[in-house]
Order: sequence, then structure tokens, then C-alpha cells
Amino acid sequence: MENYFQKEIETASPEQMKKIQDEKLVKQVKHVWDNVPYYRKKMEEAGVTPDDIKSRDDLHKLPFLSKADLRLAYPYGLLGEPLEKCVRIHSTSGTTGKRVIAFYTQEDLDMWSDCTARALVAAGATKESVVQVSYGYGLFTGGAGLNDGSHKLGCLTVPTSSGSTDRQIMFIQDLEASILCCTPSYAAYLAERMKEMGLSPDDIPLKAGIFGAEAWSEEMRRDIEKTMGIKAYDIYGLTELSGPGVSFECCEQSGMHINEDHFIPEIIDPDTGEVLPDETEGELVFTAIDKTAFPIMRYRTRDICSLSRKKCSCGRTLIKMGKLKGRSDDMLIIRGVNVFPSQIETVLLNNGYPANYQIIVGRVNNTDTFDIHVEMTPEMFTDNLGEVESRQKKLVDDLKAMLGIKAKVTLVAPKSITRSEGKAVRVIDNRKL
Ligand code: DLL
Repeated sequence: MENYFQKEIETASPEQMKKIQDEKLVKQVKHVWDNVPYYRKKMEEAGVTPDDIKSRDDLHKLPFLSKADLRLAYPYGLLGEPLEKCVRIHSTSGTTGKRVIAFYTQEDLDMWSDCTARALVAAGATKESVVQVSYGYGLFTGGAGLNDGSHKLGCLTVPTSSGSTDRQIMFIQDLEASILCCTPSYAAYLAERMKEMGLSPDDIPLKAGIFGAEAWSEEMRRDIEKTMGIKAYDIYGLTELSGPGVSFECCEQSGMHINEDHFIPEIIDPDTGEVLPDETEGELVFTAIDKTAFPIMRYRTRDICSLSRKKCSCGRTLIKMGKLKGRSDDMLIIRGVNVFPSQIETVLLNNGYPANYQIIVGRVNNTDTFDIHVEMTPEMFTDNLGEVESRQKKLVDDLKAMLGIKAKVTLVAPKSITRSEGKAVRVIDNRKL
């Protein structure tokens, strides 16, 4: 029998859900108009006032917010509450220097942990479960998000954070963890390590995994499930909207239920901004209707997928989004970390290299590989291997400081990277997702 964390909401009728959304949206638009001058100005420019928004059907009248707005408004420009009411921030990994900072009141955190608790229950968690949270803790939302949902449910929460792979496996074994939360690529790495240690699925106490924060294929899901003897569930979210738990998979494992009593989704044509019907692929846009410290409206995620209201066998009526197909911009997600080619370019140019480089991303044994080929200038070109190695090491270190993950850097001879006559192709992504 299917369990729910908040059954009345998760199985509400379409009419009940619309009523919840209409009421919250009207209230939220007033809150934003009164407290967020940045967005009020956008509304004024679009000729919209709170009186024009009477229900969800009027959502399309509101202006979009984009990542560029978030950067312009950095750090406090979209804050909807006095700072003394805020109790936490989280932050994205940052693009060209400016990170996005999201603020939370205690009520916002409570709402967020409801979302992750729903995801945990959908993956089979009860208060008897031991939940190992191997997402990073800190500014990243993964660790804190699943941690708080697990607490709320009353699970024994094991806050290992990411890294120290053998220790992770020791805790899973010794504490008989039943649910593992981490990125799919880390799950694959853990699975690989378990296999190397001679552990068979029967030796591994885990029953389920809640994996997200990056795109992953069905093949990868099947591999992880087989090696660990678990059911692997997808989970989606983004810092701007709180973090993981914006949507989550249920036993059907075919798309993620969106917590639409908190986040109203729309799919738009990324070029025209036109709202598209259900089952059509486009850019996902979200309006947060009840978080007040960082109340973002019609936020363009740049994630591409479709929405579906088809009946789900789990009994949840929450709308579903399909697995993510890709992004409408150039951001790469490598080992769960957001990487922009422009960040790499900055590091290279700061170190005196020309802007001739190539980023090659692949996937070996379910883990992302990340290679950067960088051309030397003729002045740098040398036969002295020691010198080349120390130059490479300097770049690896600087890139790690900028991106938070390690790349393999290879310095190549001047003029060896093909010049382009049109737009440069800097990224070769060989991952088949
Ligand atoms: O990745 C929040 C999160 C943490 C989600 C843990 C799930 C689990 P950000 O770092 O702000 O937040 O990155 C958000 O990551 O716009 C997507 O492009 C991508 N992403 C998140 N979940 C998935 C997923 C967290 N399940 C960005 N599948 C989003 C594919 C995902 N991509």
C-alpha cells in the first residue's frame, strides 16, 4: 500500500489543487509587489498590478525572471523579508563570479523539508528508516535539504556528506542504512567500490536511493539498482526554488511529481516565451507561491522537459515532469557540479593562455570524465617535460579553486586546436544521456 507524507495534498483533486494555488498566488503577488521593488518595477514595466492576478489562469501576465535578473539583483535585490526574519542562506556554485544566494525564513525551511519528506516517503522511508545523506553539506542545498526532510520524518539521519567513499560504505553496512541520498554519479561510484570490495546486493542493506542534482540515464539507473540491489528514485530541484524536492519520483519511476502546492510549473517556448500545452517539450518555468524570503516568480530554469497530468498508479495527483532532456544554455553539469565554459576561459586567460581550448566531457564507469586541452603560446612551448607538468598542475589547481572539481589538463602545441570559422565549438560532450 502506498504511503504519503501529506496525503490530502498529494492526492488532492484538480479542483482542490487549483483552489490552493489560486489563493496562494494572489497572496504571493501582493507580497512581492509590496516587498520586492526589483520585481515590482518589472511588473510596472509589463503594465501588470496585483489586481490583474486573480487566479492561476492569470499567471502568464506576470513577467519572467531569469538567471541574469538574479545576478543583477545580487545579493539582496530579491529579498522579500527583513533580514532579521531570515535564518539561512544557500548558494549555487556560481557562474562568472556572482553566485545566486537564496534566503530562507524558518517557515520557508519548514515548507522545504515537507517537500523532501514527501520524496523520502515516496521512496519507502518511514520513521524506522536509517537515511544516509551523502550529498554535500554546506552552501549546496543537497545535504541540508534531504537532511531536514529525514529529520522531519523521524528517520535516523546519517549526515556523511560527500567523499570518503570507504567510510560511506562502512556506515551503510554498520548502521544498516536503508536509504541513500547522493548524486547519481556518486551513487555509481559507490556501487563500483562496493563491487570491488566483493559486496553482492545481498550484502548491502540499502533498499532505495534518492538521486538527483544532475542528469542521469535509465541505463545508469538500472546499473545502480542492480549492483546495490535497490530501487533508485530521481529527485529534482534548484537553489533558487529552495533546493531538492521541487519534484520527486514515486514507485512508478516515470517522471517526477511536482510539489505544485508550493511551486506552479509552466512549460514555455524558450525562444518566444509562449506557454506550451502539457506533454510538449520546452523550458521549465516555476513560480514559488508560498516561500516569502526569496519569492521568485515565473523563474526560467533553462531546464528542458515536458509536463504530464496522466493518471499515476501511486495515487498522487501532483503533476509530473519528465526526466530532464538538457538545458537551453551552455552550462555543463559535471559530477553534479555546474560548470560554465566561461569560468574555464577566465582561468586560462588569467594564466596567460590564449582562448584556444577544448572541453571534453565523457562518462567512464558511470563517472564523468572532464578533460581540458589547452594550447600553449609559442613562447610557452618547450621540450622541458618538468616545466610542462608544473604548468599543467597550476591550471588544475586554479580550475579546482574556480569550479570546485578537478579537471585533467593537457597542454598542447600552439595551433593544434582546430580554428572555427563560425561559432567556436569549445565543448565536446560525449556522454549519452
Ligand atoms: O542541484 C538541487 C538538488 C540537490 C536537486 C540534490 C536534487 C538533489 P542547483 O545546484 O541549484 O540545485 O542546480 C540546479 O541542477 O536547474 C538542473 O539543471 C540540475 N538538476 C537538478 N536535479 C536534477 C535532476 C540542485 N534530477 C540544476 N536531473 C537544475 C537532471 C537536475 N538535472
